[in-house]
Amino acid sequence: MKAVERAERPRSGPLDVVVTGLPSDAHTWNLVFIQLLLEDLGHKVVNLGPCVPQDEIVESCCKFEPDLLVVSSVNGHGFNDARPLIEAVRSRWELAGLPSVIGGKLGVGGGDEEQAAELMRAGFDAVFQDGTGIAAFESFVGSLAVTR
Ligand code: B12
Repeated sequence: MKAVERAERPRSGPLDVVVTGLPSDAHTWNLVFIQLLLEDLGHKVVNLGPCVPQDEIVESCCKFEPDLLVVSSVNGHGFNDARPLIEAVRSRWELAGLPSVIGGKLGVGGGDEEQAAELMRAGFDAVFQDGTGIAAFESFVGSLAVTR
């Protein structure tokens, strides 16, 4: 990548971010991709990896006190795994205000708008489905770094 291309990317202050896969999801390179993207934007990442039990995700958020939780879904069970996860996150008073997003493929065949809307109702702050591009995610992260 040329230096001039790197310089044009939006830069913001460092956030502490927890990145995680969902309990049933074995896919890993999606998590590596998100970690590298966030680190390239200047943020600090704890990557919990794939197949993380729900309780471990919640406890890790309590332990690391991140500025942002990023959930990545690929295997087609994202919607089913993510709804109880975000309900468990929001049930903890320490995490009630933790900015939390999910992205990737929410369901079999990708996912749909209704699933995204339901995940927002359940407590996610943003849903970035495949096909919407990574710019919206970068913009969300950038605005968080400015306003926190
Ligand atoms: C490698 C792979 C595997 C490997 C994973 C190995 C590993 N250690 O990672 C193995 C063989 C284990 C595997 C297993 C399965 N897989 Co698989 N796998 C793939 C494959 C070929 C590549 C995935 C990959 O690494 N991509 C590279 C990463 C960087 O890209 P990505 O995962 O697409 O993530 C991008 C986006 O989704 C997005 N994104 C992801 N998360 C987030 C989060 C945020 C916040 C944002 C903004 C964006 C974002 O950004 C990423 C970069 O662009 C894809 C097909 C394909 N060509 O994509 C299928 C695929 C993901 N697998 C699929 C399936 C169905 C399975 C299995 C269920 C198959 C089975 N019947 O056993 C199992 C599930 C196992 C489990 N428990 O999860 C389906 C998912 C279908 C769906 N969701 O609709 C796919 C799409 C294949 C297909 N076309 O059917 N798989």
